[in-house]
Amino acid sequence: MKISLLSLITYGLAVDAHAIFQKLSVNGKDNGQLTGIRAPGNNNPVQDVSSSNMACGASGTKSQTVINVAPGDRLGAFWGHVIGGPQFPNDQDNPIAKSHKGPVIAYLAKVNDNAASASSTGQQWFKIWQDGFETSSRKWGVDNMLQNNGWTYFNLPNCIAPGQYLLRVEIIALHSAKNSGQAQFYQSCAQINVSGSGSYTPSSTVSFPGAYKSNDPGILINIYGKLGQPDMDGKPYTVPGPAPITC
Ligand SMILES: [Cu+2]
Repeated sequence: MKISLLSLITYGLAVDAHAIFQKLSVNGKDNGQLTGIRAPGNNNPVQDVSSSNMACGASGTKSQTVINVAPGDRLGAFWGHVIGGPQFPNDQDNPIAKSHKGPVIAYLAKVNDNAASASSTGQQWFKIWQDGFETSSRKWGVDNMLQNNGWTYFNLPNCIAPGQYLLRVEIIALHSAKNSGQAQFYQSCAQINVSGSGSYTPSSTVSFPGAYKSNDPGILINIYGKLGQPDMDGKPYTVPGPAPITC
């Protein structure tokens, strides 16, 4: 079959302009590619909110490493178009296609055993951070990630109790989300060991899958305003899932 370069390019832009959360930094120290991360084997999104892949992405890479962190540490989640970052030189869709507007969200789940071997599913998650949509600047969490060259930064809350956790970091790309089942969920999980003497126990948790419904207002949504820009016409956006914990 003959495939033109143009169709390859078009295909690449339209279909494959995805992203993967693939490394974690702690207070500015980059732990390296896929170290302590369970990432999907390719950059395709999950679109079925009832899929077990909603927890940590489709099963892909594994790591035996558990990354040590302390409450209050500044964590960085690094996103790339493919594992390693750009798919080819001058990849305009690295770290993610600019069309892929949406929130960036972080959850934790305490695990009973080693975070490197704990199951991705069956965990009890609570949200620790989110960057949704700012009405005044009309900027999405993804815009801030792009501005930071693929990094999303947030602090590990001060109250988090010591122990092993999975840290789930997610982008929800909303460019096609006006049709049911077309929001794109990108997530991987980092395996972390929290030190210190925090004592936080969540009063409520959510499951993945389970936390989201396909018709949640932040999932089935047209983000384009009257001028065709992905700016909500300046109206607020409701990030899916529970509110982030406060402590
Ligand atoms: Cu995509």
